[in-house]
Amino acid sequence: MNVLPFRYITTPIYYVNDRPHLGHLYTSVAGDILARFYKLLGYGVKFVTGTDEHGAKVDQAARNQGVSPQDYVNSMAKAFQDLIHAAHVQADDFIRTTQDRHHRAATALWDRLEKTGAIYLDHYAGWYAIRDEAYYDESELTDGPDGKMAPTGAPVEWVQEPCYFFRLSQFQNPLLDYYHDHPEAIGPDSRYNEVVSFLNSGLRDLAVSRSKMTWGIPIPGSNHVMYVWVDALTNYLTGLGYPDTDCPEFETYWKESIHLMGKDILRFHAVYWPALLMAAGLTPPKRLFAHGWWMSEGQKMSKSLGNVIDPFALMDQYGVDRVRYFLFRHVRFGQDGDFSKELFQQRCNHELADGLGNLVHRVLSFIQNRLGCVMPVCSEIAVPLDSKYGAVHAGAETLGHWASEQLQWWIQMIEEQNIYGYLESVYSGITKGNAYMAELAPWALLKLANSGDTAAAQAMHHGLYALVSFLRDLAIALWPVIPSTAQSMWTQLGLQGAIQDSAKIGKELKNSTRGVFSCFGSDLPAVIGQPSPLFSKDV
Ligand code: ME8
Repeated sequence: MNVLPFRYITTPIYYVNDRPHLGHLYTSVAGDILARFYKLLGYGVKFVTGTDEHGAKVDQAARNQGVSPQDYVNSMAKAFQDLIHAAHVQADDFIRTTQDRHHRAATALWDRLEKTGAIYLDHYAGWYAIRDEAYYDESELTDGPDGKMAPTGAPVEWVQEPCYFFRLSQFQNPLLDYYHDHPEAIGPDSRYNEVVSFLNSGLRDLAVSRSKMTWGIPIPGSNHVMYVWVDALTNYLTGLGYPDTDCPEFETYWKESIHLMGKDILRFHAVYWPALLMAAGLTPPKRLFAHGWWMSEGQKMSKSLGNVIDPFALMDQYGVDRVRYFLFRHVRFGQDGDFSKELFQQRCNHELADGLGNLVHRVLSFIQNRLGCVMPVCSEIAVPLDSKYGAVHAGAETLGHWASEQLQWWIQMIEEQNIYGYLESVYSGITKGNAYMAELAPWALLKLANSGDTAAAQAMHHGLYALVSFLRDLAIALWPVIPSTAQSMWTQLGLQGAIQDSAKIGKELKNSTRGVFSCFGSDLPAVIGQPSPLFSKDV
């Protein structure tokens, strides 16, 4: 039996000290797009997200509200789960670091690190930024208006406490060797270089516990709690049932792990996390991908400027799919972007309403109004290019095979987390479809057919059949990014059920032949469904 591959996709787990923002939506949708694509291919997929509920920052937020940290995180985690649902993100699991299963995983990892001698007790005296939940060296700080400041602009405080340390310094060479042998482990490439040069500058042992705090995972036999980043990073193991690593599932998925994150937290993932894993005898994640940051109308988003984009309000105003599409079509995944309402509206109106919506409507309303909803018939025909309708037939063949021709490229794009490249290809299909509909001009062919031109009738049927087949494949290709719109296309085409149950690209790929259009299965129905505009109005 041919065993299909597996993928373990994760987002960072989000701090619950505040409401979800656009950055949270961004990584969650990115993970969802990758997971949905792999699910279409028939791969075994686990896509996991969650919330980071311990640490000084969350503790402080609870205090400010005058509630216990546990009550506070319970209410805030819900907002993050609501965001996932609102954005149509199909996560396979949602990890909360206050769950028992996570305590068990984090404690087991800690035990393992202690046993291997990777952790020792000492004393920390230095700077800590609660906003970043990060330790900083004096040399990294600058003077800000309100005192010393971390490179991120976060205020820092002096911390002096007994503390456990992790022997990070011993991992400089192992990590450099690892990245030398696995240049594909970090994307985009520029981030790889950044990590390697950070490693080359040397590593110091890392403080990994807090003794003046209680809101965290207790370290057995001490009055310390785990440093929130050690706690949080372990969630990626919790998602696979750690410490039960002897089940085949753990092995299978961990080998295929892809961690997505914003560029600001790459260092935690590319330096601390693989070192902790190596020390515990586990392999580093297969791939880390750091995306860029969104600004709002040319400025950094900040509460004081009042320009923070609320992801719920955005989706309410414009619809989920427009937002999902724009975030990944406007900016190459990995680069910084600027969210401008004007560009958002322009792109959505031009590409979704005028490009995609019109194409689907033109094809389907022609079949509805002129052919009584009956699907055009198409038998295998070989019409010489130089015959009367040769170009129409050749165009139909090209369009009908477009998706199967693109498939390998799409797989490559998704394997590289190049969602932008994927959408670029899909959008070029929409343009081709519109151009072909104009070239086919079925209304003119129908007129000729009605006056007895059988060759015109055959050309019209072939062309329309190719267009419908193409739209079916387009719906499948769009499903990972704009799932509701894709499902609506599917239903309007007269296809039954849910796309994810009917379309198995991987399975069909094996059986695909050049003789039929599309490699994606699902025969075209005998009659199309009821056409209705995909995008009700311009925004
Ligand atoms: O860092 N544009 O959580 P977090 C794009 N709990 N992404 C943005 C952004 C913006 N303007 N602002 C923030 C944490 N982000 C930890 C993670 S994982 C083991 C622990 C991104 O809620 C940011 O880059 O502060 C990060 O990837 C994510 O939001 C979550 O940030």
